Amino acid sequence: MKGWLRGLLVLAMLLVVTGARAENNCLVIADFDSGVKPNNIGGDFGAWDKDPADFTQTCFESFSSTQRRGNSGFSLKLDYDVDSPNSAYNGFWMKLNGADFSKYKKLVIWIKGDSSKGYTKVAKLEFKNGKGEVGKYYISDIGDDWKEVTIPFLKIAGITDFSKMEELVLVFEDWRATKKEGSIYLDDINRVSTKLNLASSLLGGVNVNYLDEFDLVFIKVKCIKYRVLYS
Ligand SMILES: [Ca+2]
Ligand SMILES: [Ca+2]
Repeated sequence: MKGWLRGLLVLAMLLVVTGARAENNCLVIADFDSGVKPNNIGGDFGAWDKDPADFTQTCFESFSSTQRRGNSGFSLKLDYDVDSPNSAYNGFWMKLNGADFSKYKKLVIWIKGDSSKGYTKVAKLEFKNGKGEVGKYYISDIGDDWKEVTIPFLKIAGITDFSKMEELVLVFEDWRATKKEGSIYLDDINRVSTKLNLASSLLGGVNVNYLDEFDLVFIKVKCIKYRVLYS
């Protein structure tokens, strides 16, 4: 058998045997579809204010059946107001009950503004873990339509350990909000890993849970090497 043909066969066998394909492994944290608390992993949630005694700054949560993702259930609606003579910030908190994020690569949140009431295009997300660490991530370009916000855990500055996550907090800040009073909807908060069905031995013992699209390129390069080796 010619060398290049044998190389191609080896490559084909590797792909067949290992079933090299990526699939999204997704775990739902909150879809709000029950219309009641808690979230899908048993965590409580609600709106919060920096100063509950200051009635010029408020945030209220409710469930919306008209603005939601999908054909049934609810989204979460936040009516916020950080227009105050005092320093103002408020938002939404959600308990994660010590959930292990370490085997996942990113968090996905769907978010949109209320076109009739108006809304800020920018909001801050905070992540808190069991060690007391706080990570921050800014969501920008919020619009009239549902937007999928994908937050790779690698980009959350401040968190070194994702194995025990305690809380997720959305913050409307008066100094950063592009509109100080308005309404925002949230839906389908998920943990996502791009998981590959590959024999980890092929990759020298790499934990396949941590692979993503970039790793696929690496695998292709590795397969091409096999082909070169056998041709
Ligand atoms: Ca929903
Ligand atoms: Ca106000």
